[in-house]
Amino acid sequence: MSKQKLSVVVTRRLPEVVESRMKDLFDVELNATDTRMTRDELAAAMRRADVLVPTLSDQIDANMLAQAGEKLKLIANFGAGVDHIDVSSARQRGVLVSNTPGVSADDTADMAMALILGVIRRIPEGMAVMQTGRWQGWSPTAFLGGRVGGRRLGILGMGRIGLAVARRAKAFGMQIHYHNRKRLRPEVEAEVDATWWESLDQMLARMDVVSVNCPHTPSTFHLLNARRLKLMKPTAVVVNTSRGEVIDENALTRMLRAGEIAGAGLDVFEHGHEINPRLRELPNVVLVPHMGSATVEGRVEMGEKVIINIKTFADGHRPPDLVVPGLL
Ligand code: 8YV
Repeated sequence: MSKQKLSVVVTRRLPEVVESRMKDLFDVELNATDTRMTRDELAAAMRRADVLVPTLSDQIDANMLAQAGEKLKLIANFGAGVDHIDVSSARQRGVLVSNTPGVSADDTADMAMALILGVIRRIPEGMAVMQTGRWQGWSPTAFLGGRVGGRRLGILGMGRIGLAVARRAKAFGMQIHYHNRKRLRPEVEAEVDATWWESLDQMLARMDVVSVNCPHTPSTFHLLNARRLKLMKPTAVVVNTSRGEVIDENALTRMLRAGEIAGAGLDVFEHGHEINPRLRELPNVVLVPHMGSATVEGRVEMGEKVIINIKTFADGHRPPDLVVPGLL
């Protein structure tokens, strides 16, 4: 397949520099409005594209793949997480899927730290007082948060992002613990002074802060369910920069309201942008709209990775970031 002839459909606006590079390389169709495509629009796009560049806002399930045309050969996802794509169905239809691992690890880890600090040091409460002009001046007893240094941080999912969180948290004086199917190599474990817990339940019961950094897969859906959330100390804080579905959001909300968990920092939500309204009313939460990877640099690097995947495929090779079904 010659690269000039490859028709690439991009479902959302991307940074200008990425779009213009794509235009130089491929026969590219951009979404001028940056609105999320409807299912019909997405299905139509999948019929006319050789390569589709979706984002996490496009649900590419088996049904959607069944509507794709014979042309579609590659889904080059703009993003690392592919839980919105049925990778096995794609593979069965001969459609490859690639993603953009790694480029957002540091940015997402920065956001995890921002959420940890924001919750424990009560930054949103302080901001609200300033923005509403209610600050009466300094007091030795006002806005007392906790000291971050010395707290036990339990990282759930020790991939690239989890490790980037560990490195940062260690620099803040936190004690690093983690639960992961695979244990880190001894030298990496030593670098961040990390303690591995085979049992997630046992780790949860002993942590002051839990950071969710595992992908959303059928086996991690509601991994933090009501039973496991109840194992956590009432003084503990949970932050999530991974996928909302890993936590039972209703159970978490109930427990935050009841004071059974001290606070939460959430960048992602179980039902996308439809957030449990009760979460918004709580003073002990920091909520941000999926901003973990939202840096100018990160988005451009994400786009560059997408381009490399498409270009490698167009040149007749296996895309470097091919997602293999069942490996996540
Ligand atoms: C991206 C993300 O913004 O890379 C991921 O998996 O969750 C992000 O933060 C998003 O995926 C873009 O599609």
